[in-house]
Amino acid sequence: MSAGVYPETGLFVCFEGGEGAGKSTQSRLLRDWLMARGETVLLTYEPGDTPVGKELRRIVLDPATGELSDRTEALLYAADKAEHVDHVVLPALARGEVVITDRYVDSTLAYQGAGRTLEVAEVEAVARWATGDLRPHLTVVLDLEPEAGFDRFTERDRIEAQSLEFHQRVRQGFLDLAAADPDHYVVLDARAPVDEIAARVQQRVTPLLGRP
Ligand code: Z5A
Repeated sequence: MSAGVYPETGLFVCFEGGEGAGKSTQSRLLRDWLMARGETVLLTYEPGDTPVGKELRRIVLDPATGELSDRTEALLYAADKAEHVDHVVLPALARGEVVITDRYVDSTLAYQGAGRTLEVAEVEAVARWATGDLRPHLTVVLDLEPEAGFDRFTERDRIEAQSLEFHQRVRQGFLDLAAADPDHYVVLDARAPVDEIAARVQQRVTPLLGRP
């Protein structure tokens, strides 16, 4: 696998973690903080932030979809990523904006790879192809034990309804990805107060602003 393509214009930041870890909360707080500093920010998410992606999101998350082949699931998520990168992420980066995405490639490595126990290298090859190997300058992993994440919600979609063991593998999947590339990751304890986590994220993002 190549070392990846890091955008030369704009700043690409990603939030990852298990369900209920606070990705949406923290990505919104980062957006607001950056905008207050005068940055132009695009906040986006996977799956589903394109017209075709919305359809794909419905299929992969609706419990009414029922059983899917694990490979079908991986390919549907990869198709969402291709749409997302080509039509949302790359155009904003080309305009020099800060792009914040709530989930990206690591989610498929953790959920379809570690979680579904597909071969991670194979899932990665598909996801990297789908995204043109575009990588975030920084990925924030919000780490939370799955039981605590479940407690933050009552309803369960197709993925959330998987076993505790599945979600434990997912959690470990994210931690392994972060450990392998500390320059591009920060792992934060998602049990900390919201403001404290936001301050740690800002600290890590500050040096990335105004990169040459
Ligand atoms: N998936 C996949 O399998 N493969 C892929 O490639 C991709 C995704 C991209 C998308 O679900 C599902 O697709 C996801 C992975 C899979 N499934 N699972 N499981 P989604 O988009 O519907 O939802 P999500 O990404 O899992 O996010 P979430 O579960 O909605 O939660 P969150 O964004 O991490 O958390 P939040 O909404 O910011 O906060 C949740 C609650 O906790 C809320 O009440 C907050 O007020 C509270 N909260 C937040 N922070 C804190 C702290 N620090 N302390 C206490 N309470 C807090």
